[in-house]
Amino acid sequence: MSNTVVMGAQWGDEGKGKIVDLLTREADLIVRFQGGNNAGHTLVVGDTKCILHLIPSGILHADKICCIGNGVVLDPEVFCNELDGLVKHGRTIGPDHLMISKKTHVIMPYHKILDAAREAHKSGKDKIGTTGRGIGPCYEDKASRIGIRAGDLADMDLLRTKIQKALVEKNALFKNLYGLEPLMADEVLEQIRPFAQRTATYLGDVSAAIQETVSRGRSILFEGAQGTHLDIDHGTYPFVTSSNTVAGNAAAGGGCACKVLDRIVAVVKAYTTRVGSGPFPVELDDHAGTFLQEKGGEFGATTGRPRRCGWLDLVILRESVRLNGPTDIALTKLDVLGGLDEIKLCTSYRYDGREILYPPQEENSLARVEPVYESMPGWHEDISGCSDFQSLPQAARNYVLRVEELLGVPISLVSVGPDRDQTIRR
Ligand code: 2SA
Ligand code: GDP
Ligand code: MG
Repeated sequence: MSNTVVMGAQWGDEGKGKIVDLLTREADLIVRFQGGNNAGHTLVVGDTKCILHLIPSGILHADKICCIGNGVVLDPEVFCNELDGLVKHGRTIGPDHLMISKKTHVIMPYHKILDAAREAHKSGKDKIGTTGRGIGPCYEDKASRIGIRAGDLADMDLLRTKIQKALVEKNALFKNLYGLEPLMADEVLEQIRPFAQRTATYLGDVSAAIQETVSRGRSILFEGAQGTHLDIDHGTYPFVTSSNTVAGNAAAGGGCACKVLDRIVAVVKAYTTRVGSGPFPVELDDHAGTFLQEKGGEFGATTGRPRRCGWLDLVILRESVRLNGPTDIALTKLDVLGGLDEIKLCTSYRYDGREILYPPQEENSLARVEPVYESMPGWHEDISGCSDFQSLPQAARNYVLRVEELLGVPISLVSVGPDRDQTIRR
């Protein structure tokens, strides 16, 4: 028995969905612990591609139970649509296979309006580039103690009262700051009622489910979303998401003790991408950047926005190791690097005349660092069919070994394609 956290070590889209789907085979319970439908986790099984935004990536396994923990923010309409979408993947999901914590906060229509209005009113360089899904405003209401929780969806009278309270401030903002029409509580209630009622049938006690799974000696997989450098505290603030994405939040956001977490798998993409605004020291605007974007298919799995691309940044990864304490690394998309004569690794930054190994901590200081690169020879072979480490070209093996050496963490999985089976275990 081992309980595993899978988290992103960069700016999201490292391939967590694939790794969660893969490791789910060894787990009984899968728990999402933060974020919401800003996430886009892609799973590929044979000819079928499935993108999940809210429901845990373990859901394609019929014999597993999936949970949405208290640390998540849930949009009931998106939840219902995602359930319906799973039917075409042969999965009809009932409450015996999927449970939502009663403490999970609910994304309301006014959160989405506020998210969009704020972004629209920011000038170019100040825009965060959010996914527009209402994530930030929902977490704000949670912290302001006026949030609506999934447990409230079972009681329409309570829901109406809480919507009325929340709208007092929201309507003032809409009217006075953004020139928008105020919302009526009853209209909001009617808009979400069908989704709320259906969502309420999935409510449960996720903490108890975790505890019971542990006491029966079974395994749990905690599924992270976004990435360490989008963490609300540790990321490139203010260009971050609104939750803690680091592994430690699996306990608080899932609803269990820290000692439950045995193994931490950091998912690292073999190069770096970022979607949305914010500093990105290794960003490439040359043919290598275009090559990575095109070969890697680097477009947002939720919004379709092109992802910015760059070489692997070991400086931000060192900080990810410090913050998450991974037991091992899953290195993904190594196949995408094939076809380049030269591959670069950013091993340190130059900052204020000094060479540094960890990112400076002042706000926006990442915008002022200069990456220092080491160069390695590339390879031209197609490695997407390789199933063991020794069958990789020497240059690809050297790249993996160098990353392992620089980070001091074993790379236990090397992913060479989107399919479950395109994975090398070491
Ligand atoms: P938000 O919507 O408030 O969480 O946005 C705040 C910042 O967090 C970034 N963010 C993401 N970055 C990478 N991937 C994410 N998921 C989707 C994907 C993104 C997409 O899987 O591709 O489709 O665009 C994700 N979610 C949030 C966001 O870009 C902002 O910088
Ligand atoms: P997540 O948000 O971390 O789950 O990642 P996304 O699903 O947003 O983006 C990762 C993309 O890369 C998806 O389209 C995956 O199917 C794909 N992918 C995952 N691993 C590999 C890999 O090893 N090679 C290639 N070529 N694609 C991969
Ligand atoms: Mg994604």
